Amino acid sequence: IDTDGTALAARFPSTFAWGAATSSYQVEGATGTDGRGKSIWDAFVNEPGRVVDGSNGDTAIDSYNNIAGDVALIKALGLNSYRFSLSWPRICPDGDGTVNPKGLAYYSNLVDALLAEGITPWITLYHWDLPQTLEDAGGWPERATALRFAQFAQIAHEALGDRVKHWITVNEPWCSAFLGYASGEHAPGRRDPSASIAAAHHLMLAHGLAARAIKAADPEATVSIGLNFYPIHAASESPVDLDAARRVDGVQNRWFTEAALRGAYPEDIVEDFKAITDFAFIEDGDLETINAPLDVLSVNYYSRFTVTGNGGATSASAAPTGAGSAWPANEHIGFVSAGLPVTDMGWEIEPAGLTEILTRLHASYPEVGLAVTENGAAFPDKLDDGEVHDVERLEYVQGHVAACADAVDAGVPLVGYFAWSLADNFEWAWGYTKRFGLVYVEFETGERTVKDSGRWYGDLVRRARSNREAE
Ligand code: PNW
Repeated sequence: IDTDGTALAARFPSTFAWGAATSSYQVEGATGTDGRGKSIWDAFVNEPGRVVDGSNGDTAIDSYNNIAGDVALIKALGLNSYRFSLSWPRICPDGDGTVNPKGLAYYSNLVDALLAEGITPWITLYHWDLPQTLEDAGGWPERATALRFAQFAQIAHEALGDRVKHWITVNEPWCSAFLGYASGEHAPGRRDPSASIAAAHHLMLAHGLAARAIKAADPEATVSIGLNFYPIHAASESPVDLDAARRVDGVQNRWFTEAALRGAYPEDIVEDFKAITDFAFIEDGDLETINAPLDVLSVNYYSRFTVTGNGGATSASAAPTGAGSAWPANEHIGFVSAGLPVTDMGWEIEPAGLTEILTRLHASYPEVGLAVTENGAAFPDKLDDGEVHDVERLEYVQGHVAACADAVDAGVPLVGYFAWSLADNFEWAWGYTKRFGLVYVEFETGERTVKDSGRWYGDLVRRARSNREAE
């Protein structure tokens, strides 16, 4: 193995975006500062039993008060890109058109600080922090939420679009819809399978409306949607396992790509979902709206799933706090081990699955560019004399960057790779018990220490970027 990454770095195009990713609620803290409104996560974390360690994002890793420190860290790692998300209620405290200028100023300052160091910002508009006022009015199962999102997208783009050219509308609508409204392990913690399908539709409608608004305002903008993909393998060749694989692949992967890129939900899954919904929430023209021109498909990849039809598992990676099924109309499916090594989340490590998903997406949707916008692993790190020797994460990143190179070799138009995450942070229902960072954070003090994985990744990126300068 080429541990210094010289040969690996040379396999990527010169324009490649090398980055790391975060999201607002997971890193910002300052939830009561400068006029920020409340989001569904602020409410959810206060309900007993929702977060394993009883923690919340009130302080998180205090990125709201630490623009200079975070940007210095990204620069020290040598990255040329940074993906972060906007807190909707920080910008629109009530979820309507009333703007909080201080909220916008924070993101404007962050963008300026990044650009001053030559770091390209990639903005995610929605990474799960819905304004609580909109949840009070019904949340994502209501069509009005999608219309409010389009308004927010316009406000954000108007303020930042002169400097920001990369826009991801919605991050992982599968999680927001099915972990938020079916299994209840994420905010708002509802357990209503039929409503979760309406939620998924309105998240896609929100995407379509925002994508069109941004493109109309700036034809040069790169517009994207972030989806979490898993290659799905059947546990056996039995008809019931093969059917489970079709269903999981359909709900997890095809449901969203077919809507966004082909303007139609996959027929077989529509049939399955008819058991619990009449789809009355779909209006004429919605699928056309959702099928907005897309420049890049953002791929979040962590693991591969092996599924059975004799299951009953709640979700492949269920939080211990969630009890409902994240698989509406598919409660009979289950997830089994393929015998691979796992991360601290229990997620199986399979770098070849990333090459598999990238080549498949390119074969199905050859017209769209691809970016890996999240990839990473949780491990129980320890500070050891001021260093963190996270060899398992280092190997995880190495293996998955190599899997990206394999996809590039196979002709996949891959434009970037973003590690999840820049730094340890608030891992949703797992609180602060799972560390995904390239940078270690002492949560009590906020002190940051670059891990060995971060050092390795930074070296790789520096090599890739110097290859580019040598060209
Ligand atoms: C993604 N699941 O979340 C998110 O985009 C990040 O905010 C998060 O920190 C990261 O992956 C690591 O978890 C997911 O249960 C959460 O299948 C849960 C699932 C998938 C993705």
